[in-house]
Amino acid sequence: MKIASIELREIRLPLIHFFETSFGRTTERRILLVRVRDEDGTEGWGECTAGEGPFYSEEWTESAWSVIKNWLAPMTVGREVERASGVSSLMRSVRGNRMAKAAIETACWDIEARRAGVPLWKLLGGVREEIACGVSIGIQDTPEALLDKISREVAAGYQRIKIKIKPGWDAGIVERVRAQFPDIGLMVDANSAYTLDDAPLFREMDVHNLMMVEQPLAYDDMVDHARLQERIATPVCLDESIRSSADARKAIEMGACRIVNVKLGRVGGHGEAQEVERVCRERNVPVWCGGMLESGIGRAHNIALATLAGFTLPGDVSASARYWEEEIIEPPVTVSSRGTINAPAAPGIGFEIKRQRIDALTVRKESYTAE
Ligand code: OSB
Ligand code: MG
Repeated sequence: MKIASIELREIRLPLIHFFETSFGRTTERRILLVRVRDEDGTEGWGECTAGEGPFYSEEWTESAWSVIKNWLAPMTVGREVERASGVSSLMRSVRGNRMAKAAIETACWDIEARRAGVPLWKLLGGVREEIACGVSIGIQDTPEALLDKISREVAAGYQRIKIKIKPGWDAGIVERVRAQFPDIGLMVDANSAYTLDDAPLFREMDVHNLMMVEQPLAYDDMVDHARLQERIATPVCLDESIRSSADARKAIEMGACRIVNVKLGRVGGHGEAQEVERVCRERNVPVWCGGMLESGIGRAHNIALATLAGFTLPGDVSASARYWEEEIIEPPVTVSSRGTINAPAAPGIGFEIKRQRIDALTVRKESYTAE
């Protein structure tokens, strides 16, 4: 395929309910969408999962826009690759900025799948037609509000509940949740809010039979995570710390985690995500697909990824209606009463793009075409 043009746009999408983590509260998403066109006019769509500020990682909406415009689009537009898996190497000289790269790379996978007339999940090597879903529930204003939300998600059928924790909203909250829901699959995500000095707090939480504790310590650390894992029974899962398959291998070898969260943006696209999955599967380390409050396009890519063999735990990919009044894809992503999402049968990401809806939400747009 030849990358004939890239269209970059920003849409604004208000969340139905604010989402709060240890690093802050989001009420409205600023999402970059990428549309890549090949020489035959086949289009593919990708989503940049950068946040509104440089808090989950260094990348944010503005940095991703700038890197795509100034560097990644000029490096890719007009270039020919045999497969979508070859797009990352065109962008190799740019360090980091993986979410910006993934927006382009994943769009090219959509093109390759559409050209081949197959659903993306099959092109990626997926092995299951439905994926297992959990939900990620942010920090709430009161414990009662959290318990109420959990009740509704459990009743909807989700297979596990993840709650965000931060200092002051942690062991006491987990204890209350467990008292009311003794049997649910439950886990916590700290988004790097603690240090190794907090090991006693995590030991205390061992009694609550959590499936895992996600990214308790620094975003760029593996050594202290290994020390913490030695001291607690609950499996550590790494999110922020794993930016590549090499990171996954090293983290597993040094005992920094027993479970890995895979996010397309954080690792730079489908090619690297496949490698992370392989590295973990070969070492019997379960993986699951994380979420970044994606619109339907990013969500569709996540669904495809989560069909790979190593994704044996329920992920954070859930129904569109939990996030948005109206989706930008058709149909919206829905979840069965068993807490599953069906992999689509249509070619590419397998959902229709609602162009008028996207146009109405667009606040800026630029196109890059080969001379
Ligand atoms: O750490 O997994 C995280 C959202 C934004 C940034 C980081 C994270 C999250 C989530 C939300 O947990 C998952 C989702 O519902 O998309
Ligand atoms: Mg996380």
